[in-house]
Order: sequence, then C-alpha cells, then structure tokens
Amino acid sequence: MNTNQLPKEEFVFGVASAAFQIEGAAREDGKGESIWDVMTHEPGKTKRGNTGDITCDHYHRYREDVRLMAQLGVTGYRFSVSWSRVLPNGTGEVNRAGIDFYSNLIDELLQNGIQPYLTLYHWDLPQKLFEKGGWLNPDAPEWFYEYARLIGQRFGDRVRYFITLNEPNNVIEGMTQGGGNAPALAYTVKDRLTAIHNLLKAHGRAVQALRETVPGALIGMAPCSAVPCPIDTDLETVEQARKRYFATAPNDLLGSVTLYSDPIFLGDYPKEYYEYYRGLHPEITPEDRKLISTPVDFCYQNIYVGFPLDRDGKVPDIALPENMLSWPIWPEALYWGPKFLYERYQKPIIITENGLPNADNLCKDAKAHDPERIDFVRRYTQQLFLARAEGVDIRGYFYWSILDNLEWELGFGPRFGLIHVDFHTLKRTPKDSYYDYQKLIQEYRKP
Ligand code: GBH
Repeated sequence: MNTNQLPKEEFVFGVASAAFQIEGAAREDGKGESIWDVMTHEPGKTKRGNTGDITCDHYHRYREDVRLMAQLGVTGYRFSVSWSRVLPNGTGEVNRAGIDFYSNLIDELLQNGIQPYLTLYHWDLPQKLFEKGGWLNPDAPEWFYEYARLIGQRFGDRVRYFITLNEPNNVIEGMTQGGGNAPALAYTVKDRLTAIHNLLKAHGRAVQALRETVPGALIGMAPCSAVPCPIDTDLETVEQARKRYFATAPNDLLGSVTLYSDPIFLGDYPKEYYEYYRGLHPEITPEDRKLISTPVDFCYQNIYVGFPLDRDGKVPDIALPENMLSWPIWPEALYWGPKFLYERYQKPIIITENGLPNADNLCKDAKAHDPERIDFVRRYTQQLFLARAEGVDIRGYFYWSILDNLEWELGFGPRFGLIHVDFHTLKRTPKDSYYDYQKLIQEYRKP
C-alpha cells in the first residue's frame, strides 16, 4: 500500500473505551437493547450480577471525561458507538438522541485537540438483530452496511479514523462452550464458521460504506492476539515464534491471527482452514474473498499478552509473570507482535488496546497508587518504540482504558483505568499511572 497517503502526523498516544463498558443510560433517550443489556440481566451470567445500566455514566459525564483526556495530553480517543443507541432496531428508524450524543462527544473531542477513533462494533449487537439470528443471518453484512453508512454520513465530516470490528475472535468466543461473551451460548463449529465469514463480510461492507460516505477515511479492523516471543534472536528461534504466531491450529477458532487477518490482507483464509474444516465451512465465493479484502489502511491490533518461546517451539517451564486475570505479562509482545504483523501484512500498525487490570482502590491519602501499571506501560511502550526505531511502521498506541469500567462478564472487579471510578458516587480520580502516562507523552514530544 502507498503509505504516503497517510497523514505524516505525530505518533498518536491515545486511550480507549467501549460503549457498553462506560456509557450507562442503557434504556434512556430511545436507545434499543443490545445482547449485553439483555444478558447482564439474566441471573448468573455476570459476576455479582453487575450490569451496564449505569457503569461510569459516561453518557451524562462525557464532558468531564474529555476534559480529563485533554489534561492527560492524549491526541487520540478510541471509543465505540452503540449500534442500538443510534438504530434501536438495528436497521430502519434512526434515534435522533443517540446521534446527538455521539455528535456532541466528537465536537467536544475536536475542541480539545483529540482525534476521534470510532469503532463501529464493540460486541453490543442490537437485540432485535440477535433475534433474527445475529451473525448467522446471511443479511448481517447488509445490516452492518446500513449502519456504517449512517455513521459515515452523520460523522464523516469530523471523523477520519474508523475501526470496523473489535476482536471478532472474541465475538466467536461468546458462541463457544464456556465463553463468557454475549450471548454466551454454545454453537456448533459449522455455525461459528458461518458467523466468522459473515463478520468478515460485514467488515468488507463497512469499509465500502465508509469509502462511499467519508472521503479520506482511514480504516481497519482490530483483532486481539497473544504474541509468542523468541527467547533469543537466533534465526531459528525467531522462526519458531513467527510460525506459532501465524499458525492456524485445528479446532481453534479463537487464537488464530491468520484466520481473521489473512482474508482481509492476503485475500483468502489460510490453506489449513480449508483442510481442517472441510465439509463444515460455508461456501467461500470469489466475490466474498474480494469483498473481505477490500483495501484497508491500517493493521490495528489489541495486544495484552505475550509469552516466551524457545528454539524447539516450546514455552519454557517457568512461572510467567501474570496479571490478576492470570494473563502472562510479557512486554516484548509489543516488539515482536508489530514486527511480525508488519512483515506479513505490510500495513502501518496501531496498537488499539494494551493495558493492565488491577484491584486498585483509593488509599488513605484519597489517591490510587498503581506502580504495577506505570511499570507495565513503560516496559510495553519501550518495546514498541524499539520496533519502531528498527523501521516497523507503527503509528500509535492506545492505552486500555481511560476509566475503570465494566469488564464485561467479570463485572467491576478488574480495573484497567488510568482513572479510578467509584461506582457508587461515580467520582473520577486520576491514578498515579495517569500522571506517569502524561509524563511519558510529554517526554516523547520533546525535540
Ligand atoms: C479486550 O478484550 C476488549 O476489547 C475490551 O473490551 C476489554 O475490556 C479489554 O480487552 C480487557 O479485557 O492469558 O493467554 O489466556 C481482551 C480479550 C481475551 C485478551 C483473553 C487476553 C487472555 C489470554 N482478552 N486473553 S491468555
């Protein structure tokens, strides 16, 4: 791709969020229900029965939140639009109040010098569409096209950066036995393969809708991956890690990079897909492949987890450092992940999520002290900049998340925020890591 078309602006330091996790106002101003509104009200589906009814109440407090972002010094804010807030039934009638909310948010961001990075789909499928089969319905890509056109038409005069789907692999997790993502129902492998294909087609249709409505739009999809990191720089060790990162394993529809990204960047599913799922996968037509590989501008990636790999392709038998959710902490993930992705897909990279959960609380001095998060961000970004210095075209880093929020089915326990939220009073308190991220951004800007 011709990277010269991209603006030669500074590296973007940002923060990220998602509608369902922060907005609240779940049934206000004409918003329709999403599968997450419904599921979080079913007994036993979320920790402590936590819901998104109020969560951070960002819907009413977005001005305060944008002010905190401006003080932090970020130049990008990645947020998602709640599909059922703007289209209560998923298609058809438009909810004016929903459009107004996002329109005001976008204006507020721009007035504060913050570029909006708009995610169309961060898991909150309109319930009405779920009742029609959701991602299994062959019309799903057309529903998504209609929604993407609306977003392009209403906001394309002010928004340039778009993320079509957040982590389609975790959408499929919610259709897998034991998966906690909504709808948290077990589907057959055949159905999951159909859902993946429809998600990818929906991505392609959204790219088309945005190209039609937003001149100069910059678009990509944001999958999530765990990165195998070579324990030394011997070519063989590196090759083992590269192979593992891009492997498509049998019966693994969740962890694979290639299953979701090869169709977009390379024009087809990996050959293993056709071997492992013979007789199970939907018909993949040449038109489908063309649609899915409609050119995009970025390779976005959410990266939290890395793990070491030796020259035999084995994870050394040591206790890896872990976070409170038992995800391994391995900063080199932000070196090797972008490097491998750039080699394979040749697109500029933006890390659309990276962050650390902790059980942060306010101490006696009324502050939240979170040295682990400061260390996490420092060590991960250091690796990212190392890759960048070696020529990997990395354009940005978004910390997940600006605020403590509803961590989906895990409830309010795991706190990822740079800003502490008291979920009773809704008071925001910047943590120590907020001030350190502020410092990091300033250090980077220094000539
Ligand atoms: C993202 O999902 C979501 O986009 C966001 O909404 C969410 O709040 C945020 O991250 C924090 O969870 O330990 O090797 O088994 C993250 C999906 C799936 C990433 C599980 C880490 C564990 C890998 N996560 N994965 S491992």
